[in-house]
Amino acid sequence: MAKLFRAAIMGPPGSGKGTISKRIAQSFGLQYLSSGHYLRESIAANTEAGVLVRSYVERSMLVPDHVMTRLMLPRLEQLIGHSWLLDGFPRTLSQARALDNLCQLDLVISLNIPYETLRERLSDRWVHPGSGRVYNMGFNPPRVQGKDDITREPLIQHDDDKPEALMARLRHYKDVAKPVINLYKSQGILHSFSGTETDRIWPYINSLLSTKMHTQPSDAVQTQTP
Ligand code: G5P
Ligand code: MG
Repeated sequence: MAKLFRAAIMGPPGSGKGTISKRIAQSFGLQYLSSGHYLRESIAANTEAGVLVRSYVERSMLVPDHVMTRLMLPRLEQLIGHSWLLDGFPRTLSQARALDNLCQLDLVISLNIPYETLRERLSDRWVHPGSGRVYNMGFNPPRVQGKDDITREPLIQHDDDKPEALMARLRHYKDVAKPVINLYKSQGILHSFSGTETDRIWPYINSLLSTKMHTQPSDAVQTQTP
C-alpha cells in the first residue's frame, strides 16, 4: 500500500496556495482541503457560526483559532487512511499545535512572493461565489468576461481583495506566520519557494513532491529551493 502523505501549503494572501494546491491534488491524487473554501461555505449556509465567520472575513481578520480548529480538524479525522493537502490551515501557532496533536505533517510548503506581485494579482482576482472558483483577469481569465465558465453566473470581487484590506492582511500574515514557519523549520519539514510566477515555482514543487512521496523518511533527500 502507498505510504500516507500529509502536507500543508502556507503563504500570504494571493501567493498562489489555491492554484498550486489544485495542481498538487491533480498530479498526486491528494485530498485537498482549503480553509478559505470551508469558511465561505459556512458563510453561504448562513448558520450562527457562518454569521460569526462572516464578521471576521469581511474585515480581513483571522477567524478565531477555536472556530478554525472546529471547522478543520473533524474533516481531517474523517480522512484517516487518506493522503491530503491543507491550504490555508494552520495559520497560527495555536492552530499548528492543535493539528500536531491530531497528526504529524510530512511536509510544509511555504511560498515567498514579493508584495508588489501580490498586490497586482489580488486586485485582478474574481471569484464565482457559489463554487469558490477563482479567476485572474490576466493569468486565468474566464472564457466569457465576468461570467463563471461552468454556470455562467456573474463573478464578484471579495471585499478582502480590495487594496485597503490587502495591506493590513499582508502585514498581519507575516507576524502570525513567523512562529508557525519556525516550528516547521525546527521539525525539518519546511520547504520555502520564492518567485513571482507560479508557473516557474511549480516544477520545483512538483519535483519535491515526486521525491518525497516515493521515498521513505529514512532515505529522504535534501531538496534545493529556487
Ligand atoms: P483564504 O481563502 O485562504 P488567502 O487570503 O489566504 O485566502 P487567497 O486569496 O485564497 O489567500 P491564494 O490561495 O494564496 O490566495 O492564491 P490563489 O488564489 O492561488 O492566487 C491568487 C490570484 O493570483 C488568483 O487569481 C490566481 O489565478 C492568480 N495567480 C496565481 N499564480 C499567478 C501567477 O503566476 N501570475 C499571475 N499573474 N497570477 C497568478 O482565506 C480568506 C480569509 O479567511 C480567513 C481569513 O479571514 C482570510 O482572510 N481564514 C482564516 N482565519 C484564521 N485561520 C485560518 N487558518 C484561516 N484561513 C482562512
Ligand atoms: Mg486560496
